[in-house]
Amino acid sequence: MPPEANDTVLIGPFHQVQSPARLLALSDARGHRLLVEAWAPDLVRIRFVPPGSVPTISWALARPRSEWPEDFPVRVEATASGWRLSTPALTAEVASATGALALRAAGGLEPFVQHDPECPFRHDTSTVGLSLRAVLPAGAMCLGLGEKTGWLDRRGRILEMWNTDVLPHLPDTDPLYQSIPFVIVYQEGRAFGLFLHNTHRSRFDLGFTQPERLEAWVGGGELDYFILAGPSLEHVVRGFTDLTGRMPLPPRWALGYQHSRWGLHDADQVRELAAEMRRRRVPCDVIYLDIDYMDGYRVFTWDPARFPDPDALLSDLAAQGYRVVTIVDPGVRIDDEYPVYREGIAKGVMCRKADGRPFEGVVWPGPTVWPDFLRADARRWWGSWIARQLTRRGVAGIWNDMNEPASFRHPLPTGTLDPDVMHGPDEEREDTTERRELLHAEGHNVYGLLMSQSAFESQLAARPDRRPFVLTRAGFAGVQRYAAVWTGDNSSWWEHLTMMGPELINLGLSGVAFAGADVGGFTRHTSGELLARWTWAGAFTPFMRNHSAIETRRQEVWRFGPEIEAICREAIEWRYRLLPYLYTLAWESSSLGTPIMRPLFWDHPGDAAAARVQDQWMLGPHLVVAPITQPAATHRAAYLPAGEWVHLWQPVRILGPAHALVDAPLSHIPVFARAGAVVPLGPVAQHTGELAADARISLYVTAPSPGSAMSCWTWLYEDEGDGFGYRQGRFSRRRFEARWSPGERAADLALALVCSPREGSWSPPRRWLEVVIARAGRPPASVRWAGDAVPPSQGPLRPVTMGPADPAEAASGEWAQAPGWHYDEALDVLVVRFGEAPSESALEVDWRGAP
Ligand code: MIG
Repeated sequence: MPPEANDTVLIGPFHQVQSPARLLALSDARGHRLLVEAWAPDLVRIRFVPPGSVPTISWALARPRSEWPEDFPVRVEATASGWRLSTPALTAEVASATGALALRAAGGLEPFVQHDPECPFRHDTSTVGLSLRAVLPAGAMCLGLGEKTGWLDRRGRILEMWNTDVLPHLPDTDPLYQSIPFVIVYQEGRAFGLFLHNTHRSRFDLGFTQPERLEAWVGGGELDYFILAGPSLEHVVRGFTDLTGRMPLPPRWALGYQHSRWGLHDADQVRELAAEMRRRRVPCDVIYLDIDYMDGYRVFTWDPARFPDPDALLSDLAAQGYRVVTIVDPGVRIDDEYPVYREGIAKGVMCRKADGRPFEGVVWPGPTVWPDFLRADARRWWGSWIARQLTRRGVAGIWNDMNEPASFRHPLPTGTLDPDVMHGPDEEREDTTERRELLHAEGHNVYGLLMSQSAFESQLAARPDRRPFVLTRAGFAGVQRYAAVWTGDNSSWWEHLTMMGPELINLGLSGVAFAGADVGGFTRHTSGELLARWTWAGAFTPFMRNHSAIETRRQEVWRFGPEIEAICREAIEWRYRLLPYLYTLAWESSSLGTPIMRPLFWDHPGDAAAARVQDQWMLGPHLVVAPITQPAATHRAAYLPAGEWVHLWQPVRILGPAHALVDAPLSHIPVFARAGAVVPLGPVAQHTGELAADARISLYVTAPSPGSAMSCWTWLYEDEGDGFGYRQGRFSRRRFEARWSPGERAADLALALVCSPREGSWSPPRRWLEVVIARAGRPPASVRWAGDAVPPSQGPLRPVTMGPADPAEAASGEWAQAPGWHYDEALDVLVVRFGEAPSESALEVDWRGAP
């Protein structure tokens, strides 16, 4: 097929040009270049470069090309129809006529990526766009693509990458605040990824125009993209986070429950909220201050009348165990009396028009200018204000809003800086060719990313012994290196509770593991029922914050009467019970990029039914969450993949793969645990500060059915919960492997729980370990720890998770007097406590021969 429009430039045929080893460099007669380079055996970078274009500034990438190992062979050779580049994992064939690529796994016959052989690249001069076309196999799903509305599979849509402040979010609203131009094509367990490494406005046509074609378009620069060969989904996500970076280990408090409200008018209202939360025993770690705290919305100020003594407010809240996170907006009020403005102008660090004068717009404070976060000096300057006015005063984290950047001067949803605003140069770019000026059209999508970098680095500099915390609305690929992400201005609609699942799952697959939605909904009025369902669902997402807009109904969990309050409290208490598991998942994500919240098929790649499920997710490897997303529901259908699953709160056991109808009273949403697997849980605390000395752990296991043979392991990662000692080895990591075996009788079962030796030099302040085995149906015949018999305990043992945090008891390490076990028949729970040993040892529980 020839090019379709007159304004499309002819491309090809290509010839090879002199190129360094390992790189296939081609050119055509009109000066288009095509560069194919292997960065790793399973990672290829392809650049289609029109004459005169400039390379992408690699802000998205975690490290420069020079830091990638080259310890693998790459072969480049000519073929009858073009060239072949091969690594141990893949071969890329390039057709000389058009430049079309076909990528195969080493030894594979079928290509997993096939560019449109007739017209792989388009160079469109009328829109200054470049596009890439590839074949989208029938039946494949399109996942990732960052923060988008809609369902899990993005196929059939056109999605745009241009950070935008928009509300409300309708089912097809696009784009939103974040741009992560990364798509995963997934089919029956086989995945590959395509990352468009270009910061301009871009667009993905995912089989909309032609059902079996993927087209990616960029509005400027080069068509620069990486292909991640997979073959598994896990492989692709790991590769993408190797390329763009991983979330740093967050402070543990950032995994606790957080509360926010736009419109808390003054410090007294904040104090009342804080006191009420404690009085009602609703656990909470973080209180947010929205724009209300500022003086006339001037960033880095405190309103002298309404927030007269920020230091006292911060220290009083700290005394009650709260961390405070303050909003920071990038728009700086034009006001000669205002030092932030004066200094920003004097230092020349604000965004400017081509004539050099600062670009002026309008946001909350009125007429504003914006710092140019694309410059290192501007990031540092901004960071000095964060440090002075916020961090050094005791503010625990920075909440970056409006950083698309949003401007009110243009009508929403497109209001931002003018396309000809100038940014840069960023003197911190390692590659000196990247230290250049650029237009807003190119810099727009990374503004929020670099604002977050500023907030992250300034906290680190001001308080080097604490982990920074940043929450951001806008971002680009790689944002996870600096910030957690919330999904912006959702509404208190059931539809948005539904959408939270696919949105957060796809963010996780796009590298952003630490993400959450406004629990309860931001705009519009929530209801008690919606809040209850949302609070439960939110407890099982990576980042949990209740936030709502000014002039909407207040949505603290006690605003809807005692029943809703009790239901929400229990959900939040579960959030705290889950902390050891969540913290371990955060560690796993920080080391491997693994999403905390995963699609059902993550661990079940061959399961076609799991791939169809949009309204459930897995929290880590062992919990299936089936939220209730409709009013008045009392039941829902749930899908459980292969394995045996036990309902956390009901006597229900399901042997997957199966669709099941499950009961869902308002009190709880359905959550299933993998039978036989260890889920590390902890005590309920009012805030994580209470846990500082309380390292009690309850290794919670639901027994598989009698007669089962299976084994399954779990990490437990622990450390001080903040600071960087873990980088020097001050952590504790153990693997708990549960091996279940059947006996002679059908009713028999035996467990060997093997605790791997402790890795890391940190010892948790505890002497005892607790294992809770639920649903075994009867007391065991024998319990042995490290070969010695564990006797039945003198009195009943209450599981750690059933009592409150008890710092005194926990600090003394004396929450058990002697090894022992106790079986509670009413709860059908066996509790075993024994002295924890740092070396490898096994707990053996045997029901064989028991009555
Ligand atoms: O134009 O600071 O998404 O979370 O409460 C609205 C007020 C500005 C938008 C954020 C929202 C925040 C609100 N902000």
